[in-house]
Amino acid sequence: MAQYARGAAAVAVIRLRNPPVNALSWLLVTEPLISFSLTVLQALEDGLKRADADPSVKAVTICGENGKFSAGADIRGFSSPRKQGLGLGPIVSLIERSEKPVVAAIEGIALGGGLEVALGCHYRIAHVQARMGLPEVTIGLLPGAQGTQRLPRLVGVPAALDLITTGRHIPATEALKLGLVDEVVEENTVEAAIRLANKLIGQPLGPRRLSLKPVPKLPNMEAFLSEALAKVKKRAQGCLAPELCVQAIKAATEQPFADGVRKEQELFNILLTSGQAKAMQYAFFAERAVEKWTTPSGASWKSASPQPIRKAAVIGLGTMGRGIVTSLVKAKIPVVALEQNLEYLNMGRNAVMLLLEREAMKMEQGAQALDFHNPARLQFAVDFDVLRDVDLVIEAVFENMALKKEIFSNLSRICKPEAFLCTNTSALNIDEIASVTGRPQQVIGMHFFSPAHVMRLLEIIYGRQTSPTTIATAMQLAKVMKKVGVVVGNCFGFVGNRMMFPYSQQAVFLLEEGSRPEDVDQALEDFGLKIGPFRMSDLAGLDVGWRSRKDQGLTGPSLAPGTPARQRRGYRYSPLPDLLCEKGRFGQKTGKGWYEYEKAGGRTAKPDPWVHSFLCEYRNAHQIKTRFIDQEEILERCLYSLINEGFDILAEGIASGPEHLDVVYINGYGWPKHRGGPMFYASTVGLPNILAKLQKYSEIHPDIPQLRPSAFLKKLVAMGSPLLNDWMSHLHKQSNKL
Ligand code: 3H9
Repeated sequence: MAQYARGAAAVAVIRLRNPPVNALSWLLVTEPLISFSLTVLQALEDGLKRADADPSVKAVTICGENGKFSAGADIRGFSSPRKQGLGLGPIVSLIERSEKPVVAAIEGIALGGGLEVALGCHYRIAHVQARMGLPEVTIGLLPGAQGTQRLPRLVGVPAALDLITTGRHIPATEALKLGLVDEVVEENTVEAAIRLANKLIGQPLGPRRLSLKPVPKLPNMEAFLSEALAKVKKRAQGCLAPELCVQAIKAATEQPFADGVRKEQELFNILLTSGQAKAMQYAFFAERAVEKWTTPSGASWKSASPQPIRKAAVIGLGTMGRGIVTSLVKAKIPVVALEQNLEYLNMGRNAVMLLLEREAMKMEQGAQALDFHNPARLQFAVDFDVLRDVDLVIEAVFENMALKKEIFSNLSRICKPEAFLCTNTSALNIDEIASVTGRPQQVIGMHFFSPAHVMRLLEIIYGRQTSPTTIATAMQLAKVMKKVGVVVGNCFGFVGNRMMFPYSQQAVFLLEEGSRPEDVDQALEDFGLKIGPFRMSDLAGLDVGWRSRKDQGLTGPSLAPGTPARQRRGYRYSPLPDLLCEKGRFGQKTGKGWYEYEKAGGRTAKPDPWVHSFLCEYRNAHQIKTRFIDQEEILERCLYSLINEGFDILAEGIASGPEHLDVVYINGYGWPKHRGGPMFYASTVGLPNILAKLQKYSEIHPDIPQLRPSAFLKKLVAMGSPLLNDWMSHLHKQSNKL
């Protein structure tokens, strides 16, 4: 609802009220203590009409309850038949048409429809700590309450394009520079707005009505917009919203306000019904749902309290360790960074300092605010003794169980009893690492993604004995580092890498059967993945997987003599990646891998004729008939095998819901957000379709167990393919069709 009150003698105050973020909804908000209940928009409209009709009211201030202006339309409502926020545009017009000056008092946040309401006001005052933005594009929409038409009129086309197509939130100081707000205050914003409203009484409002202003001209508007469109399309990787945002802004530059608004509505409706918006809104709520973690033993976010981390340590200053130290410093947590000797320490220190300098330059507050030259904030050492007083250690050494165990046994001896011990690993067994400590309840996995100071995902892996407090502390740390923590169980590869394994395996099998690396990559990149499996493998280094396969006895000297080249433990195996490694083709680092590069360390992948003839020779040697493989088969075999593994993960209780898997894939593996994550995608393709295709491919390739449909997938289909939200409730239900 919105509360109407009198702020000063002649100023009415309309306060938006819909906790926690004052979303502008048509949903009924019932207040048991107040004798009426109203929707937020209805109440806003009523407040405006009441102020207009009251001759003693000479001006109006609009603000939000609890120090927040508004987070915009209620996102939950977009999927309901009565589309939320669709009546917002006319209300914004009503505000602007008011004959009495209307001042927006922006505290906390003014996002989406919230900012559009403020744009309808004649003046905007913001608190210095407020943040503003039009983030609709991030949930698959565009600002649909006339924001695409008003913002360019106020701040010009380049700034409006930037804000609307990226959806970024900007601080009040930047908003002031852009002219988005008229004043920034440090004191009580509502009182400042009321004072300003009082001063404005009787002044002409025409020049303050944005719909009446022309869009500021650019000498080369058409060329500027075409260039912007090309850039936005390239960045969007198949996501429709950014492109339609540009079209709406273009309409503002070419058409009168009312026609522009009509165009905006038309484009908004296309997006609303496109399916992409639904996927992106699902992703928005999924990210929030995973914060509310639970484990199969019944531990949960509700009952566990995180412990404060006043000082942390990172062991190992390789690529991962450097990124983790940088993330902790950025989160303003004092850190001790440890290496095994002075030579490695100095190398690590220089690399960390470089990263921090770069981060400081990117940050709004500038280098000083990071304070990383202060030894009380960041300390480098080679002696484990400095770890005596830290609250939490993150070990980030090489993926080697023996080495990790040695470190954890030392940590258990040296660190104070209440300290938490975390291991950054992408696959190793947390229980085995915990077993060498005297405090397995305080041991937890923290799987960072490279580069660790940039990537948002953090897989948080609990072991058999990890306590709820330890999980809560790791989740809290993720939040402080501005990462998305996802709590998962302990199994080889956890969630992300475990699902990646069958996907990468299919990609290589497709090469054996007739595809080229660039065909497979192109199909998956056209689908929207940031990078295909072979470009990814070249980037990460083929030697990493080779080492792991050698450790597992799948290749190399420990392979039993006489093992068939294309079979391991009775199942299909492809030695192709091993053969490339034997030829020294490790990917970008050696200038050759699945592709060729301009030089060692080069970044531009070029299809390599050598690889093509190598594949032909390989197929001939193994009597494999080359066949043409279309995009559809590439996508189905790679993606459905990954999804299939996801169903097994859910059935085993490794993750507590499909949204966990989706958040992992969107934030750590470049899965396109507009397709909602692999499990959401499966629900849009239809579970019976996924099952049928897996059955088909598994019949053709009986020696690939990863293509055999998961029992949980089969069960869901037998139960009539329930909605994704209901999958987990069917996990233990009986199905008489099975
Ligand atoms: C729009 O405005 C369209 C218009 O152009 C008009 C078209 C006609 N709706 O993130 P948090 C919930 S589209 C419903 O944990 P924070 C959120 O789910 C809208 N619910 O807190 C969570 O619920 P729960 C454009 C919303 O402090 C709780 O509030 N606006 C909405 O880290 C707290 O959220 C946006 O895209 C919403 N609009 O961050 C803004 N917003 O406790 C989206 C939040 O049950 N929102 N909730 O899990 C955000 O970016 C962040 O939530 C915000 C707060 C920065 C506001």
